Amino acid sequence: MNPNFVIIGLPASGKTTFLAALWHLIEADETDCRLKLDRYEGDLKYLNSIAEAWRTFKKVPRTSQVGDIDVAIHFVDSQTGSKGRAFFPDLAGEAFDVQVESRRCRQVFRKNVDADDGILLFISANANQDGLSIVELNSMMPPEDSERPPVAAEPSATMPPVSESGDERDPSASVQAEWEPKKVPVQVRIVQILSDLLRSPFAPRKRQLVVILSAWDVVASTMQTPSGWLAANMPLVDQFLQTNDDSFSAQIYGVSAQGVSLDNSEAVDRAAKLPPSHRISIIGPSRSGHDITEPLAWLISTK
Ligand SMILES: Nc1nc2c(ncn2[C@@H]2O[C@H](COP(=O)(O)OP(=O)(O)O)[C@@H](O)[C@H]2O)c(=O)[nH]1
Ligand SMILES: [Mg+2]
Repeated sequence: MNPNFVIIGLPASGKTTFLAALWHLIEADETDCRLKLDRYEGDLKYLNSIAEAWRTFKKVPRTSQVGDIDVAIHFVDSQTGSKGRAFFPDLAGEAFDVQVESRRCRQVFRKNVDADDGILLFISANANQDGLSIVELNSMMPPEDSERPPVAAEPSATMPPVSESGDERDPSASVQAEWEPKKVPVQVRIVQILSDLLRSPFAPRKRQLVVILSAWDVVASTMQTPSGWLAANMPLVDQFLQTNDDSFSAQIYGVSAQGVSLDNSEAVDRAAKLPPSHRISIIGPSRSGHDITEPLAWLISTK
């Protein structure tokens, strides 16, 4: 049977934009592209509509607006003749939030993951970093003494604490908002999704994993390598992958599927002068270019 790849990633991690650019790339034949389209399963109208939005610098539609859509693209490797299938489940991505928060996933996702021969995990390089290190957090905390209310001989339950200036504090300010699963930081969510794959209901085994750092144009000027960016900005994910190298064999790519930020009109005007495929860029472990079928070709080649 041909290898089967599953695409995963939190909402807004760049999955639909990648699919739109990929669909344009394999249809347009404007640039060298290692994988060719064999056939597809799913809604052609939807694929064409996201590719059209992508070509005209419009935001691809949020899947929550159009309902759950599963798409599968079958590829053939132009160099080796090998074939593979990439399954994009529930492009809304909310499914992955539900998996983290409610500990549930869809049957079709479980079935595809059990049959998978590789995973593409999307992480946006353009997200606000939600993780502070202990050192950074400590430097933002007030000195310990100013935290404590003045010591009273007989503490009174009815008296609000009084600050050093003598002002009464708002008693509600000291009430911490209750923790809930949706407050889990992005890094922790990603590690949760990956570590879920190591246990039931998923069959544990070694998996090939491609990490796509999307919106790479936003961080490209820092000259970091994709793996360097991951280690610096998502150390928990990076350490998880290093520690679990007997469960995941990972390759990390920086991908700009859109090429530019859509709200930067100058950059959009400049990009509009290029053939659409030339807006796409990918930086891989060994080379860079426009061909975003490369990571899928790597997955096929490891089979
Ligand atoms: N600058 C930039 N933004 C991108 C790129 N790819 C996606 N985005 C933006 O990231 C956001 C989420 O993308 P989307 O593909 O809808 O993510 P999904 O929810 O995982 O399908 C959107 O606002 C996109 O415009 C890129 O290559 N560069
Ligand atoms: Mg989407």
